[in-house]
Amino acid sequence: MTEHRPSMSKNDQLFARAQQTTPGGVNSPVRAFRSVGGTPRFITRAEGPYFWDADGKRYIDYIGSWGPAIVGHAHPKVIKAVQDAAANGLSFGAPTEGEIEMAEEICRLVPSIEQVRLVSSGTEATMSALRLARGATGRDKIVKFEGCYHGHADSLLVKAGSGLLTFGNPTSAGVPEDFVKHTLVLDYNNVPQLEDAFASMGDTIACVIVEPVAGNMNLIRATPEFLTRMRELCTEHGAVLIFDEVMCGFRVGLGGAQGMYGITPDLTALGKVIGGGLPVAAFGGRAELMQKMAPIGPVYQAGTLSGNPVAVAAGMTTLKLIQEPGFYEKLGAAAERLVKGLIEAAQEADIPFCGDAVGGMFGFYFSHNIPSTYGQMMAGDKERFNRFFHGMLDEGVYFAPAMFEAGFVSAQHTDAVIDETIEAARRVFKRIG
Ligand code: KE4
Repeated sequence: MTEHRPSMSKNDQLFARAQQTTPGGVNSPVRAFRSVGGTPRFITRAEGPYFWDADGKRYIDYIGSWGPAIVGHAHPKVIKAVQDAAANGLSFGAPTEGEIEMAEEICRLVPSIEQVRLVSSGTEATMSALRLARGATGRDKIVKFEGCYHGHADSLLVKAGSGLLTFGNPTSAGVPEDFVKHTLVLDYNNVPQLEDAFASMGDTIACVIVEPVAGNMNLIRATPEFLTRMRELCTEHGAVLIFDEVMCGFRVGLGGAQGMYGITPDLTALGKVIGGGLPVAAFGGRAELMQKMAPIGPVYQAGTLSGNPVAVAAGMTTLKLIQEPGFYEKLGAAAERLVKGLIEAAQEADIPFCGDAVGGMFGFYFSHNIPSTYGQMMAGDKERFNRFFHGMLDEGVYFAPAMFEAGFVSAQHTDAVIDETIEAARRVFKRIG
């Protein structure tokens, strides 16, 4: 009797094949579904709020490439800008006018940025900002916060040390202790701990780097007190304040989190939205800091594809589209509608569930209260999250495949799309109980 083996789906086949040549079958770990289990969906095309997998199944997409697809996938104006730019050649390794236009637009939209350097990833943006802060201050110590992710530069792959004010331990193999011995990891939203750190070592701290709206421990807002005190302490002790707005920049509002909170960092890292789906990121801030960058200053940083003309065309077109009247009101209303509907559906099924939305990003938590720290977020019901994730995937709704990720809506997530999502959630909440 031959065992009946359900035929492998195309996604299964592709996943098995991918793992032969690429670790985990993916080019970025979160895509591998290891936190939620199951087979990653291999996407063939995307349009508006949707994308389709290799088996032809359509999903309402709430990843949006982790933020870049804010105007919706394959927006005609973005695609045309890319096609037109590509027709003139893909990369020159020489300056172009488009890079000036992008730099001028970023400086105009983000007043704290007087000068900016374009790079190709958020990791490069934060890594370079850290190097600049250290080069400008001549200090080595940096402060980050548990649950914030700033890309995979060695000195940022750090978890909190054993004691509250002890230096970090690497979160990744291959990162020597020496590379993280200057990295202090504190608790997000913990003002007294930040004050203690500055009281004991403030004149040796080169910078503090923070996600002012955190999106890598699900969605967690910084309290205004936390950011205000952080700004005061950095000013008082001559430390550089770096806002990592790779995710929340142009996502929570046109002015980013710094515009929302009314706090001016010394340096800002940007990414995602400013590339519109192609590799553009940036770091920038006070001119007297940026003037220390090579080739005019002593802090080195470089990149073959930095300011790539095709990527800049996608980014510039996206930056123009998000400035259309009412863009953020509509985007915020969509995220709010989604979170409100999910909460109501969970309540009907008597499931502990809450949610939050800031501009076009949202989070939901299988717990009674919205978390304000990494530990509170991790205390959520992971098993229930995973059952919900797969239930929604079966219903054709693609949320982030991990409890510690945030979600994103686009300008194309209309009321009808949101309401379809909520109806699906109503069915799934009943099923998972
Ligand atoms: P990239 O190097 O992935 O372009 O950016 C790193 C980065 C820096 N800062 C913040 C606040 C970020 O959110 C990121 C990257 N975000 C993740 C989402 N959790 C990207 C998804 C992935 O790693 O595949």
